[in-house]
Amino acid sequence: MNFEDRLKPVADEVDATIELYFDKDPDTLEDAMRYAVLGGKKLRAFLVVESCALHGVPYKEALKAAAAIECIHAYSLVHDDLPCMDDDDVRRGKPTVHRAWDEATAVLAGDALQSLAFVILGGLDLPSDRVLSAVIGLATDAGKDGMVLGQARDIAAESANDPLSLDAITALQAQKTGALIKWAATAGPSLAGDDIGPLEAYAGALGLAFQIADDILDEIGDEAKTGKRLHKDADAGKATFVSHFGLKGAQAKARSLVAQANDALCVYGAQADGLRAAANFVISREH
Ligand code: GRG
Repeated sequence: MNFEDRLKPVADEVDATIELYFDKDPDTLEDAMRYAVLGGKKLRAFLVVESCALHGVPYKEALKAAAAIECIHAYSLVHDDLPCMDDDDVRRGKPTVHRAWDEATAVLAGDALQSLAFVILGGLDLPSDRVLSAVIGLATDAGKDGMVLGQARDIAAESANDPLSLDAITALQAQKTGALIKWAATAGPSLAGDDIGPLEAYAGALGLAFQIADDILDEIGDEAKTGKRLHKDADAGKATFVSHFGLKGAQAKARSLVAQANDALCVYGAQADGLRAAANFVISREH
């Protein structure tokens, strides 16, 4: 089965789970939140669902954890698209939230999506110590030591005199993109109180491969397929994995990271085939 056919039912169920937290008669804020969070590939949600299945976390609770990470991810995209950050007009093939509404609505929709993530995650019907550590873990990975820190460093790099070294880009991306991917892929063992080691290793390699693939798409992707503006990095003269390795080198590096990610899954045998398919998809995707 093609991976996107495998992703779609999970994406639909996660969207249906998120819908449960909205009023039947939504106002402008809720409209903007729903617009931002529903749709998209839901790759992070898929990682949560698969990792929960590997560790016996009930599917209904896995869907809620998946909904929570997608709310955080959607908030980050809404804020990243704002004029004070990446200033984008199109996301997922549609006008960005501040274009469809206005900047204040986009800021507030992002804020409220972030809060909603913790409402959903805090309500998991699992032992309370595990729920608490999942909440603290997500807040940490999304915040000042994770995604937000990576974003702050990325913005600072734009006005720095020297381009970032490869090590600095790798560290920055591990925070900006990698931290949420790590939380998603380790959600299962974390919620089950099991060892997160193998999935943490998988996620480390996968997160980096994901970012390299994103840099490659920025260079050679098709705007109609990605549904967002491309060539931003090259236009801004930004140091990326492609500028460091060259296009072919970046493609080879991404392939080797996916092999490394998949090797980390050997303890799970064939049960982890969904996660292997996700890793292969990350470097072959066109959007
Ligand atoms: C604004 C606090 C704050 C953080 C923003 C992740 C991020 C940090 C910004 C997004 C910038 C960006 C495009 C990074 C590349 C990696 C990435 C997150 C791509 C989008 O994720 P996909 O491809 O998107 O999973 P969909 O639309 O499928 O959900």
